[in-house]
This record gives sequence, C-alpha cells and structure tokens, in this order.
Amino acid sequence: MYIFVHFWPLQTTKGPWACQHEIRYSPVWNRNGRVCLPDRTMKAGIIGLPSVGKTTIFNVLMQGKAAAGTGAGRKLEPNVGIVKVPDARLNFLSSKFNPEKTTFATVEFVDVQGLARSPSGKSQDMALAPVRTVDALVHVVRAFLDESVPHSEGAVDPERDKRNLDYELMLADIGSIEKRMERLEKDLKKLKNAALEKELAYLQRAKAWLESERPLREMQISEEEKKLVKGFAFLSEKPMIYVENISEDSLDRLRHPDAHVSLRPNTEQTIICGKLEAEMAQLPPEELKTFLADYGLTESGSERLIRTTYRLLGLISFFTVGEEECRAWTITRGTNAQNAAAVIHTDLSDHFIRAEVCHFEDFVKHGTMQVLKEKGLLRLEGKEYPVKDGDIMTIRHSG
Ligand SMILES: Nc1nc2c(ncn2[C@@H]2O[C@H](COP(=O)(O)OP(=O)(O)O)[C@@H](O)[C@H]2O)c(=O)[nH]1
Ligand SMILES: [Mg+2]
Repeated sequence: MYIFVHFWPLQTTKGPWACQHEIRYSPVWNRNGRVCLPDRTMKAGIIGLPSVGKTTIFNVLMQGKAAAGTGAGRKLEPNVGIVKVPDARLNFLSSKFNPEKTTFATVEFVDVQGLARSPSGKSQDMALAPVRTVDALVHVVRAFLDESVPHSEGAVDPERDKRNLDYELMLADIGSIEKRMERLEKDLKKLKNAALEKELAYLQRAKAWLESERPLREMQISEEEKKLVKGFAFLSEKPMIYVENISEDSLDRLRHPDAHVSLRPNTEQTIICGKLEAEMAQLPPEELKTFLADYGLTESGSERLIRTTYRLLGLISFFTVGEEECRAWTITRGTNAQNAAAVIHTDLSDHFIRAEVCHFEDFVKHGTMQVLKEKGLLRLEGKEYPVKDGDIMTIRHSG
C-alpha cells in the first residue's frame, strides 16, 4: 500500500486539491427517469396557493437578501436565490483545520408565483411553466390562522390544499401526455417504429396511473422507459416536500418537526412558522441558540428545510480539507470516486489515480489523519468506489 505513496504526484503548487476552479457536478443525474447534466446547482421551486407564506419563507431562506414584501410574488419573474446548505460536520472540520476559507454546498430556491386553482378542471400551462425547470417542489401549505390574511379557498385546510395542488400537477401531465399521444398515433399510422411504440405504451400506462389520481412520482419506471421519456419533465414526477406554515400559537409542534403519519414515495414533510422564522432571522446567534434550545431544537425551521430539500434532491456531500480551504462538494447518491473528482476539476477525473478516503465519523472519533492512517481507516479507493455522504477525500492524480 505504501509503495503507492511515492508515486503520487502530491506536490502540485496548490496542494493536492486544486479546488479553485469551476464547479462541475457528476455527469449523470438519474433519478425518476430524468437524465440531465447537473453542471449547475440543483433547483427547488417553492409553490403553493397565493398568500400562504411562500415569499416570507423564501426571504427567510435568503436571510433577507431577496426582495421582501407580499407583492414580490406577483411579479412576472420569480424570485431566485442560492443558499448555503448548513452542515455541522463542515463547521467541525473548519474548527480543526482552521482554513483561510470554508465553502458550503449550495442549493437554489425559486419563489414561484402563487398558483390559483384552475377553473373547471382545465390545466394552467402558463402559470406552471416556471415549475417545469426545477428539480424538486417545495409546496407551502397554509396552516396558520390569521383573519387579516385572506385564504383563497375560504378556510384553512392543509390536507385539502396538498391534494388540490397535486391534482393540478397531474392534470397538467395528462394534458402533455394527450398531446404527445395524438402526435405519436399519427406518426405510427404512417410508419411502424419500435421505439415510438414503446413510448406510446409508457404514455398509456402513465395516463391510466394519473387518471386513478396518483402522481407519477409514485409509479415504477424501467431504465428503458426513463430513456424514452427523459425530455418530458412531468410535473407530478418531481420529488415534493410539503411544508406546513403553522401559527405562532402552535409552536409546540416544532418539537416534532418531521413527525408524519405516512409519507408517500419521493416526498418529505416538514413544518415551519414563517412569521416566527422571519423574527428569528433578526436575533443575534447566541439568543437564537437559547430560543431554539427552549424547544429542544438545534436548528431553525429554514435550516431544516434546506437540509431536507438537499436530501430529497438525492444529493450528498463529500469533503476536502486543508489549510487553504475546507469544502463540502455536492454529488448525487451513488456517484463513483472518479466522477466525484470531476466535480472538483475535470483534470482530477481525467488523470485520476486513487482517492485517499476516510469518513467524517472516524475523523471525529480519532482526531487526526495520522491516527486514522495508523488504524487503517484512511484507505485508498479506486475509480469505481461509491462515495459516501461524509467521506473526506484527497484525489491523487497524475495531471
Ligand atoms: N400569522 C402569520 N402570517 C403569516 C405567516 N407567514 C406569512 N404570513 C403572512 O401572510 C401574508 C402573505 O405572505 P406571503 O409570504 O407574501 O405569501 P405568498 O403569497 O405565498 O408569497 C403576509 O402578510 C405574511 O406576513 C405565518 O406564519 N403566520
Ligand atoms: Mg409571494
């Protein structure tokens, strides 16, 4: 094992990390049948009925950096912003290595205009257009009672609102499917084509599924079908977080923020009090800690929401550490070491030799890399090693 050490080109001028280049995500994102090139930050769209607290929550996530005010959502252009993914592990690493720079993983949020319920069962293509380009949906449902804020449905009923919006997404998907099926059937009459026939069979199955009032995120899909329909971006296929925006007088529920009866596939659920979060954002860090501790919490609702979004997007982080920079890098679950190296820099992937890997938990337990090495917990892994959430890596390369 140690023979390798002498062959490793450790001595680049910037250290082995070469971190200060452009960010690239692993080349294939392959969840729910969509294959795209995630050479960008993953995006979550905040959706829901008007006046449920979407912009309030968006502003809290942005820590006041975004446009505020209830009118903001009525603009044509949605609010967009990138937020840091809170990670106590990275804080710990930073306290150990004392680097010049600490860089957190990021995720993008889009505050989409309020979606009204469509009249007479017609889908609302225009309003849903900004939702097509996001990777996951954050559905804010109103649970807070406040007579000064009118409810578009007349009364507060979170379960009804969840169902109705899911129904809108399914209706839009049925619309897209019907359009495509019409075209396919015409083409198939002119010329038989095996791939088009398979696509038609999939669309028929998906349509029947939707007509039984189940979203596509719950339907099994084969690898072959994923390839056939990757261009569609079906709305009800996107993973979903339901966020209940609760009243200030039901804060006791914050003690069990993730409590849920049953969670459907590809969904998450959490609660937040938008108004309180907005006030909390003004507190000095020490007061905020004390405030949260009173509820037995270690993080705010917005921090929890960001972390939940990251998880639902199928994203995990590995770390690089050093005196220059400690950094969390984003990959999709299951990415191998060579593709993970490409996230840092393509050269590291192209000239990949080995990854030197230990896990964050082992680092916490044993304190130094030297001890980990002695205990055999600092290992060498090859190109195909599936990187785990919390791995600390050094990429050895010949570039
Ligand atoms: N009482 C109460 N009011 C809230 C809460 N969250 C948002 N609001 C209020 O509801 C109104 C609409 O909020 P806004 O964020 O603009 O909703 P949006 O239309 O979904 O973007 C504003 O007057 C907010 O102050 C909350 O948790 N409690
Ligand atoms: Mg708004």
